[in-house]
Amino acid sequence: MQLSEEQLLRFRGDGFLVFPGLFSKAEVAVLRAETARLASIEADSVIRERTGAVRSIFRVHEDDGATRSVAFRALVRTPRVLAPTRQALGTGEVYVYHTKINTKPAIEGTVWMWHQDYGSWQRDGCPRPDMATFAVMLTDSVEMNGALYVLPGSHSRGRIEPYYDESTSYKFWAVPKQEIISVLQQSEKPVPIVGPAGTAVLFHCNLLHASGHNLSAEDRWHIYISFNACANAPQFGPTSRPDWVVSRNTKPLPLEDDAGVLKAA
Ligand SMILES: O=C(O)CCC(=O)C(=O)O
Repeated sequence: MQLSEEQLLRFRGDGFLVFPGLFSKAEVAVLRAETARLASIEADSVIRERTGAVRSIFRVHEDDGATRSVAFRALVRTPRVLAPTRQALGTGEVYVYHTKINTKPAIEGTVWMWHQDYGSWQRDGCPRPDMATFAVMLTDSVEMNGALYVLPGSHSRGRIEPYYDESTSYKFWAVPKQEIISVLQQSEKPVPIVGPAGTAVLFHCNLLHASGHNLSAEDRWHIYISFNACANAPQFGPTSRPDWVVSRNTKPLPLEDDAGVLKAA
């Protein structure tokens, strides 16, 4: 799949692009069965809510490790995911920085505070914001089940110095309260990324985004595939975060079979 010139301009202006129904029901069924299997694994790369329910499953795209998955490995290599990401990042040489399935469980699934992904990734040592995330919804996404919200155009502000938020079971770098209030007051309305399972969104690493509690009776499952330009890989050292969140595999990712997910069933 190639982005049109108009889509590329929109990505540059808004910082995100939505692809309704990008993956079929059959593909979503394969990825959902895999998510259910992965959620039963105990490993460092499986993060739980304080209640014990699974919040996130990292590193599902490699062919080794506790949370490896043939289907998710295929997903990150499909032309539908990889080709637009290469175009958005302006290079044919990109690799997966990390993958993460956020399983936001019914009633228990909690907030992701407003943040920019590059808030963390610059601290990991990535020199430039040449990074983007391709997210695919594996369940229908509605506002009530804790949809992802993005703030259009906010990537143009550049990186905002974050604080370390410890309010959830996955501690990370978020935008300070006074700063985000002021940005929200000056901006157009945040956009919820809603739609049927199989819908996808590609967004820039400086785009402000967040999501709320899952107040519904069903789990909300999304996979986030974060990409980096190979030329932008960080230097690794003793203080680098673990491989499941900052991948050590920085080789350019090849385009593979667009039917790879179905073949993994
Ligand atoms: O799953 C969500 O609702 C948001 C996740 C997110 O923003 C992130 O993982 O960076």
